Amino acid sequence: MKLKTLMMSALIALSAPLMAAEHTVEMKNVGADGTMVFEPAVLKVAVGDTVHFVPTDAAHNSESVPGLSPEGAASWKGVINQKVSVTLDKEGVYVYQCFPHTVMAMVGVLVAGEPTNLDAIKANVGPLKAKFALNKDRLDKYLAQVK
Ligand SMILES: [Cu+2]
Repeated sequence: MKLKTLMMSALIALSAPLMAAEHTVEMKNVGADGTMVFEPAVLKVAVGDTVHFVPTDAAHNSESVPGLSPEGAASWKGVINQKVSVTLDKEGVYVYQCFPHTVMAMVGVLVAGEPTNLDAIKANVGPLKAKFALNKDRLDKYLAQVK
């Protein structure tokens, strides 16, 4: 039984890169969380998965926020009104923003695998939150959903 479990684990580990999934996050003027939102705003994926940010409405982009990604993770900066795709190779929590709407707290959270860096993220969100004029508690609500 134990050996079989081990072998299954090994098989799953070996096949994981082949099963990398793809996810879509919409960039919207209005969504369940209010105006100027990413949807879903909090998304849990597996390490190695790809997330596509699609411009459902106009005038949005998605870009990583310096200091709010796992150690060694690549940054990204989407062009306004264009789809941008990001493959999450490092485990942990990523906070990203829509640059034109940072002031409205148009931000989102990705979790690849386990949220191993959640404490560091929470300790470093101050400068980003200081830019919010509206929806000031939005990012805290999102981070509270991360388990
Ligand atoms: Cu936006």
